[in-house]
Amino acid sequence: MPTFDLAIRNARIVTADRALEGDIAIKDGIISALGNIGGDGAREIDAAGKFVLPGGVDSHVHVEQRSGMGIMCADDFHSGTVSAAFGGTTTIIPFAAQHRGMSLRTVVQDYHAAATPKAVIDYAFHLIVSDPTEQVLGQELPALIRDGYTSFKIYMTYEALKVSDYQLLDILALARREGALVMVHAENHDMIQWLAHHLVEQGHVAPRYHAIAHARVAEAEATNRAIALARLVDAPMLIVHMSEIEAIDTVRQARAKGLKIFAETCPQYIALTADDLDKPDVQGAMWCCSPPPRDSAAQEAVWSGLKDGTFDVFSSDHAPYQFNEGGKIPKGLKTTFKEMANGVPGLELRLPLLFSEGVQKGRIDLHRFVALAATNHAKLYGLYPRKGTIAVGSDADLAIWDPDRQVTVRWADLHDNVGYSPYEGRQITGWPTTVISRGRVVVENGTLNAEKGSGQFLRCESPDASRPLGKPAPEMIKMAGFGARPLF
Ligand code: DUC
Ligand code: ZN
Ligand code: ZN
Repeated sequence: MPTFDLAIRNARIVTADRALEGDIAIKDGIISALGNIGGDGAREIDAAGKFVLPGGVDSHVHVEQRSGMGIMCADDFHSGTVSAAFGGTTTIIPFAAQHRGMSLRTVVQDYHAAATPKAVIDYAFHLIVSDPTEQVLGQELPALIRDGYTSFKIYMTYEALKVSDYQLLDILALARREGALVMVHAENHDMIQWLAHHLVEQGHVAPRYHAIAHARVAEAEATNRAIALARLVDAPMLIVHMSEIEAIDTVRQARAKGLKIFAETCPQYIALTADDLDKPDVQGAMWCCSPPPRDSAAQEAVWSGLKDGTFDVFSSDHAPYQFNEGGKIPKGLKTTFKEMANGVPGLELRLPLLFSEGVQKGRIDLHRFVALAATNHAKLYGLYPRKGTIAVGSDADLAIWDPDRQVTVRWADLHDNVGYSPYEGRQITGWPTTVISRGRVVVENGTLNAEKGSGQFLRCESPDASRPLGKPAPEMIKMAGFGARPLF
């Protein structure tokens, strides 16, 4: 009788904070021993010459979600999780998105109904809150946080989704009180609307004008404002999908002041620029996302933030839409940049791009890669140490990376349902060749070996990150001092 279900031998094991050479033993989906393990496995894998890293955790993905404009994502929970697995990711955190008028509880039930029969890797959910009614703030959100949905995204832009600063303060105060983390899409709505209105009025409707309407200063201003709101009520906050030099610097300064501000960036901000949107007719829509990719100076600022720890997480912001009238271009060739579906795919290429551009080009080391790819996501969202690391007792979620594998990106070789890749033709060095989810070898030799519905739902704990500093702004302390009803 073998001692273990699976033994991985001769591994160069790298986590966010250590490296060791040896073996990994897995039993019942859990890592049961590390190092010199002896015994034998029912299945043995020789990882000589490869790195064994924690399976990626992608904490920003849109799957089977309807956009604010009512357009359905191209990936469901099957194609989305399969694509993730082929890219070395073993946990995703998509959004259960509330549109106005919806009960959050019903929204969550609907997303479970979609995910349960289809997911092939594990998943948790963030919420999107677009309608913070008394019922949502008073009952639904506190109950959902206790049930394991401990993070939610809010939008400062998009007519159908945005919340006011007042509503954001309500949400931040609630998150502080209940132990949740608020994720913010920070762009100044009126700046974008004003620019877009004047561009369209003058006939400038092509995709490239999307990058002009979503001005850099709109991201910088909203980031600054969001941080100020978080500061007022002493609530931690994470700014998602950051692209822009001044905004990144604002986060850096906030952290230098000791504020609990966390930050995320994505592949499109290291690998694309606004020039990619400048294509004939409406083809540039395939590179359109918000905030838009900027320029090489902004890419450098993103790399600085990835290196120096200003960014905690590198997520895909996988927002997949096909290039057709049901997706990117609802009005065909007549679609203006204001009407295009917003978002790019990235689930499968997130980690290969970071490995190739980051580790292979000497911009970040492997420990930082692991932190940005997996560990920090699990820590920030209350899944650590079950996910995001290689340790005895953790889930056996692993990716075996061949650091020398050369891949030329072709959408036809990917596993999403988008129909194109914004990174078509790119050369990538380093690829996750074997991917293991809870001890199951789900990807090997380019083949999937996972049943639909075999992924499990993960309840998130209250993240450590959600603990306030305990230093509310002086005005809040004064309010308490003259007997105002406590807000926290
Ligand atoms: N925000 C996202 O998080 N994803 C896609 C588009 C957007 O605006
Ligand atoms: Zn967003
Ligand atoms: Zn997103």
